Amino acid sequence: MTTRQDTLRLLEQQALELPSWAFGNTGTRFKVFSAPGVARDPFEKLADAAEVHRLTGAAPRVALHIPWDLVDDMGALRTHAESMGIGIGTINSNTFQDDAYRLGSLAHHDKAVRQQAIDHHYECIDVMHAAGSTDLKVWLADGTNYPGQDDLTARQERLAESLATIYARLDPTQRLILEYKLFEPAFYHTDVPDWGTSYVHCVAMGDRALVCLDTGHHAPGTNIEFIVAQLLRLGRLGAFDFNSRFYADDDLMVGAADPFQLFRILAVVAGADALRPDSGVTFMLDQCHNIEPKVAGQVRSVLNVQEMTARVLQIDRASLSRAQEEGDVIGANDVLMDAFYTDVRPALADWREARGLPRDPMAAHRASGYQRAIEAARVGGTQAGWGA
Ligand code: LRH
Ligand code: MN
Repeated sequence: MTTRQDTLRLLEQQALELPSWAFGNTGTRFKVFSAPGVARDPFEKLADAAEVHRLTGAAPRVALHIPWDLVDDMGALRTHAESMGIGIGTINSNTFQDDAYRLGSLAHHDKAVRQQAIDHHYECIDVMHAAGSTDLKVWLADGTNYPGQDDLTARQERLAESLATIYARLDPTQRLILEYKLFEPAFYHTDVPDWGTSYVHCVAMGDRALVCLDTGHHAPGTNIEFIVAQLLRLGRLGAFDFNSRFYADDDLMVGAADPFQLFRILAVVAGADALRPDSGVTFMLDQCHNIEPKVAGQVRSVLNVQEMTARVLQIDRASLSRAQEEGDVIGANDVLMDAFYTDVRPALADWREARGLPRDPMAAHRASGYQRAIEAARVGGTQAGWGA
């Protein structure tokens, strides 16, 4: 099947958001490895992100994490980003690293701890104003490890009250994106474990509260594209955190562990016409390059999403609908698999060249000497990381 050139135009609008923390040291409880040339501050993280956008043309924004990316002058950080042709996107809150949050944050039984967490979100909203961001993303580690440890219903009531308080502080241009996760770091129950719980809290907050779907946050075997279809149908899908996994929240490069899953998810997104930049869905990467070079890892990840989007755009929607209406089970599946097995890479290389981008951004990255240059320049200081 030849690559239909007309569909590639839709790719021009693709605007992924890169996670600033992917450019810092990350790891597991066993080890956080350091590596030569790793960014030491948010300014260097943005420089790395700008290099990914220079090579791919598809990653014009960077999501920040507070306090990891907090600087004295967030306006200066914004100007720095814009001077390199990128912008600051989603602001991620962090109520999972303070001792006060051992038993929870927005759902904690102690009102003072909940207020501390609410105040942190007020600080994030101030950062949004300074950085020109419209999305506040809330992921909560809140949960319990043992049955009986806390009252599950009372925690939901407290969580709803805290979220409503934060939502009320947003201005009309700002959204709250509530991310769910099945487990970890809590191992008995998590207060926002699934899409339904996030959805219920979002509806309770208001129209500008939407669900964030992190592809690594589901039980094995979950049909994620069904959740995507449902949230798009309900108009409550606010963002993706793209990554891939073999087992749990592995945060591997998107499309690396399960390319076909990424294809199926994007097929539902395209089918709902939600690839458009004004669809209200933020396409963010949320990954950790624990052992591989970080800039190259982000370039590869952006290309994985771009290539899979190009394959999804090959789906012959007319033939698919016809086969579905006729109950032609194998015929319908064939249409989808035909697109999945279409090698779009040669056409994509031509398309990039036509837009003044490198035909092969990975090869261009290697040839650029960027990695060697940052390894030589970034000597001394403290490399950025989660500080976990
Ligand atoms: C939690 C999560 C969340 C971020 C963090 C870096 O697992 O997916 O999106 O805050 O990773
Ligand atoms: Mn995430």
